[in-house]
Amino acid sequence: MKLLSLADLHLGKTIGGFSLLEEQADMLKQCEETASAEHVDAVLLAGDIYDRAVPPAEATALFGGFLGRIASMGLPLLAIAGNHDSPVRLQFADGVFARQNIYMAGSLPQDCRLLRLTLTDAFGPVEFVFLPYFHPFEAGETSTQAAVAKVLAENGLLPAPEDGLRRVLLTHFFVTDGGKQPVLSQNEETCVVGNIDNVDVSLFGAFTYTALGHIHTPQRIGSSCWYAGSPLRYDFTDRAGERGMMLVELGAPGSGPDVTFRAVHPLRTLRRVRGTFEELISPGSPALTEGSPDDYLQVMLTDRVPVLDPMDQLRRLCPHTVQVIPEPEGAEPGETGPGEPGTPAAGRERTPRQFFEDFYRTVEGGEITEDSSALAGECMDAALKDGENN
Ligand SMILES: [Mn+2]
Repeated sequence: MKLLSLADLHLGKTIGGFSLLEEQADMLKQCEETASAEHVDAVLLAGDIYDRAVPPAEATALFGGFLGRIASMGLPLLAIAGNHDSPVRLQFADGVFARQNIYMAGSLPQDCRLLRLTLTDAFGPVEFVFLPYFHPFEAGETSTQAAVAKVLAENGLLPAPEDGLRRVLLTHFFVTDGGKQPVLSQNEETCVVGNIDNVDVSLFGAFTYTALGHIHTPQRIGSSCWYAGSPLRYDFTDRAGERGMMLVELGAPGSGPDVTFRAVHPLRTLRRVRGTFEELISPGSPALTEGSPDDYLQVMLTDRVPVLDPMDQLRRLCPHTVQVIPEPEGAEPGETGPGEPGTPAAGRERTPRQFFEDFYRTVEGGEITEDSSALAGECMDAALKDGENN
């Protein structure tokens, strides 16, 4: 059985006021072409279909078109909600969709019985299990690890049943391998505070293949779990390398999955360029030579003296310049913009309390008092300890 495994589409995503809809439409077209050329038997979407709980109307229309074309190819489409999706909106009219072989699981069912679907190939049945993103308290737990373990156990999937049945899991969490973290973008690193949200890969032993969503860098976790990653770069701090989808082939029961990465060729990509203003507007500019001038650019301006309205001038050359960050030569990276998202070294080795102080500064526009900061620190320590004890 051959599967096209996708995750983290983030349809409706904007970057610095630019809509990525055109790139996303082109990306979906490439996915459809791959599904057709490779004669896959089903398409999997492992969450974060939309970028927001209430996506722009154009994004829902884009997804609607994709669903229609996959359905008209006669392919089942299996999808779960990620943390960015609205469970209720994603699961809308699921009974009707199921008649078209489109299966959407938005939330953890109240009785904890996960949606399951069986598809069959020459080697027999393959059971697909849908485990959408959910909060641990929905399963009466305080940590994600305990919550996921409980749900899998209640569904007879932990410990792994020894019935020899091939199973595929779709899920959307931060999955670690014995304490080893996945490869993260800088921005993702800043979101990982205290490891209270991670799930260990050892919980997924019942599955021949696990389609993971959440982390945007494509990679394998453990022996049979894969993050397909986002099919386009969505953040300037994303790791270098291609983005795309996974082609998964399941063989006879007992054999592992054969997983290959297929790149998506983006219409425009996100790039970071660095230099003085003069360098950046010269014919040899990295903005022009390291990719298309039409790309989305984050510009690190290294001039020691301020440049008057660099954005306006850069956009005449590169119309999709998103952001200009002053980074004067000689200054420590990150020194120039406290709390600036994605500046180098931000988020490295910082305490939860420091993150909170930044958060406070952003929301309140001023410094937090020493007393309040200490109180926040105590609360976080208590919460982290509580998480560890469970
Ligand atoms: Mn995501």
